Amino acid sequence: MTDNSLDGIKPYDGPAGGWGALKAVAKAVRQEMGASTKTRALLDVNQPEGFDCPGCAWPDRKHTSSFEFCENGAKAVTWEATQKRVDPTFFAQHSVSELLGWDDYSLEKAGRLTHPLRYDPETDHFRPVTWDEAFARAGAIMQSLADPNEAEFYTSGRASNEAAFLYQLYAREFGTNNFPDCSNMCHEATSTGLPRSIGVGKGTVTLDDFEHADAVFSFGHNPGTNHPRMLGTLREVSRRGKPIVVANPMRERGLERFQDPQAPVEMGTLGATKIASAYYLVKVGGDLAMLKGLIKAVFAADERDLDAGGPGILDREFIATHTTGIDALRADIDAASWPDIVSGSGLSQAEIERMADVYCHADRTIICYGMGITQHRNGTEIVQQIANLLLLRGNIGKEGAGICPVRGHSNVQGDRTVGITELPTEAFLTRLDNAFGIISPRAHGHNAVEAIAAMRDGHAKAFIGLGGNLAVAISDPQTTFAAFRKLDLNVQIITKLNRTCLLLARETLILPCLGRTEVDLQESGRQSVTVEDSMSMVHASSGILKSASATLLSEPAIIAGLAKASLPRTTIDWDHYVADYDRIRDKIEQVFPDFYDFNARVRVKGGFRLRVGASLREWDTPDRKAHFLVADLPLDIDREQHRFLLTTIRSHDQYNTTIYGLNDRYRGVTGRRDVVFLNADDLAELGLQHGDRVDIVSGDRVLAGQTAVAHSIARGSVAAYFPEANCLIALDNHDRRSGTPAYKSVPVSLRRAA
Ligand SMILES: Nc1nc2c(c(=O)[nH]1)N[C@H]1C(S)=C(S)[C@@H](COP(=O)(O)OP(=O)(O)OC[C@H]3O[C@@H](n4cnc5c(=O)[nH]c(N)nc54)[C@H](O)[C@@H]3O)O[C@H]1N2
Ligand SMILES: Nc1nc2c(c(=O)[nH]1)N[C@H]1C(S)=C(S)[C@@H](COP(=O)(O)OP(=O)(O)OC[C@H]3O[C@@H](n4cnc5c(=O)[nH]c(N)nc54)[C@H](O)[C@@H]3O)O[C@H]1N2
Ligand SMILES: [Mo]
Repeated sequence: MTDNSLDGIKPYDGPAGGWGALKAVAKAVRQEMGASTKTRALLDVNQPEGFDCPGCAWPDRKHTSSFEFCENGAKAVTWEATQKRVDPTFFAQHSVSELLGWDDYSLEKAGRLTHPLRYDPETDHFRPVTWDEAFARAGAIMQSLADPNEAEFYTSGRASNEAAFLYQLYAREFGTNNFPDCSNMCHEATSTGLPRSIGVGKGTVTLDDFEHADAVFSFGHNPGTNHPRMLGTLREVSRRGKPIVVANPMRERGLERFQDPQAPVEMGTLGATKIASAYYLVKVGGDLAMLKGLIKAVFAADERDLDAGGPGILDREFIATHTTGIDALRADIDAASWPDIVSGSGLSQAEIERMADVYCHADRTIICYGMGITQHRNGTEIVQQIANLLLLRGNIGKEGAGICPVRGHSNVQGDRTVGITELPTEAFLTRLDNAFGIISPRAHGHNAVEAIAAMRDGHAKAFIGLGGNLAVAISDPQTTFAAFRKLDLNVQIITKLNRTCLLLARETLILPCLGRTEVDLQESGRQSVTVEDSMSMVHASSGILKSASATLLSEPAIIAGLAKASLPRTTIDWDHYVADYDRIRDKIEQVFPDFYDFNARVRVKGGFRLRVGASLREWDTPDRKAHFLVADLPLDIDREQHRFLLTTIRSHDQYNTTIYGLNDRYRGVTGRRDVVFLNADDLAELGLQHGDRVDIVSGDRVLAGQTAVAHSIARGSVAAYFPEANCLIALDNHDRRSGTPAYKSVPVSLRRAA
């Protein structure tokens, strides 16, 4: 072990939140915004008149109450409101070949894009073009495609409902349902799995339910980093004395202890609130086994209770009235043996029974989950087992209970609601066609993995990205980068430089847009947009800052420009919609009846909640019942001769592919990202020491020279940061049902670095 190798690795003893969070915000403000008056913007986040936080999709008493503090929300805002600019002078100085040598952190850190740009192959530089030229160039190639299905329309989850709705209209009038989107890499297992279970692919709880829950289970997510405002919600549950049970292969500080920066006493006394009442280190990829174990334990407890003359643990009336499939589930669970459950989950039978005991004693239970559940080859089935567990005790559609998929991007759920889907229903397409007098294509389109495969195989030739950084976000950069470079057209509607826009096609265009924090002025005046949070609340968002550059256009305006240039015979008056976003909302309402009185209701403080049938015990399934579903799969994910399963995670200083800084405070890492976390006993068995340099190997894929860090993580499990570790994940390693890349169960082995 060399001393140097341990630079920046030191266990973090404090709670989540607290003064560390305040310090981090002050630093982000200082670095990005300087002494600018814009810092006022931070106070307008999630306020009735302000903009929706571009951070995460966790709801708050927002738009109705006072400022809710969030370290990572503040980082997201300052990152967008930065004073740094990437302008034509920047591009004159740096060639694309040079920029490709920069890391992702440096690319984005350079600042906000200011002008539409076209790559000039003769000089190897991007050069500014007018908007008209940019649209015309893109339109010419779009028109030249032999088949509209040669185009891929990617969406990242920051796009507003209005932008996303116009975008899907453009693609469908163009003639394709190719809608790869960030949801395909995120909660797709939820969107695929839950409709069959409970008739809707969304969560069923609201914030109020947390005030009535008797127990909260938290599976596979890290709110201290990714949804910091959720810690406030969990803190209240804990302070009411209710159990919070965590299953996560890593000990995450935010799930252990939280010092609320808004609680003067806690801050003053350096006290903290305990979050998890029990913390179980399930092994990576072990959730299906754990959930089957939990269901098995509930059935057993039910039998014991009945034998003792009790009413049983199952909610028999609910099951009889509202569900089908209990017998098949019972048979499947009976067939799962405890030894298989124990080896598959890495938890003992006693541990699983203790978790089940909490569940059996709570009248009202909420289960929250995130990427640790969905990003597996069996993600869809794991989600469905969570629904099974809840249905057994009638924990869906009653106050204080329900399922809570914790969403990612701030409007990823809304984008799907307004039509960003590669699998549109006939009913939706009929309404869309009637509203606009178009004929949408009926054939289903590509998801994210399929889009990359189509580009790789030469079937897709044009890519338009409405936000995001797909080439870096998706698995297998070896395949993906080459696929982008084969394109005829790469159009990126973005706010900051990233690697995807540097992957040059025959024609490559960067179309910079306004961010959510900025004032959006159109013909009818200042516009607001709408977004939907994790709990199906829709509300308005209007930017307050001056735009980063006078040249920027809004996302709807850019979409309209591209549509007009690609569709010379369009039947839609695009400018009419861009002039006044109320008109877009009227159309959304016409296509989606759940948005009735949209413009009126969104002007009410706090917005409104979209109908979620399952929370009313109205099951929007073909037979109007909730379904117990069987996962007839092996309990141990196939490790293909590899000893470990690697999970890829976010640090505390990143937003997906956006790296804000090189620290991961709660995991004790400072100034570096080249680490792999593993259990000290596994390290010892490998003959390695904390701090040794190792290669992570998966088949013929290698991430070389990582620093081994002993960490509180389940045996057989290792963790490294995304996106660096994406090179270990093959494009076809994904959930068979939903297509979600298996980012969180990559079979790997470790060897000492040469
Ligand atoms: N600041 C910030 N906020 C964000 C984001 C961000 O990058 N930065 N990203 C946004 C987006 S798009 C999303 S989707 C969400 C993501 O939010 P999370 O769902 O919290 O995502 P991850 O960081 O990937 O964390 C996954 C957690 O799952 C655990 N885990 C890993 N593998 C397994 C497993 O096999 N089983 C179980 N049970 N647990 C496992 C990890 O230890 C980690 O604690 O956050 C959103 N909010
Ligand atoms: N290995 C591994 N890979 C993963 C994951 C994982 O856990 N592990 N998580 C996956 C998940 S959950 C997700 S959601 C995806 C994320 O995939 P994406 O959504 O594609 O990626 P982001 O990093 O969020 O996109 C960042 C870019 O968006 C642009 N941008 C920022 N704000 C705006 C805006 O307001 N408008 C527009 N038009 N552009 C904007 C900026 O230019 C920035 O470079 O990554 C996935 N990849
Ligand atoms: Mo996500």
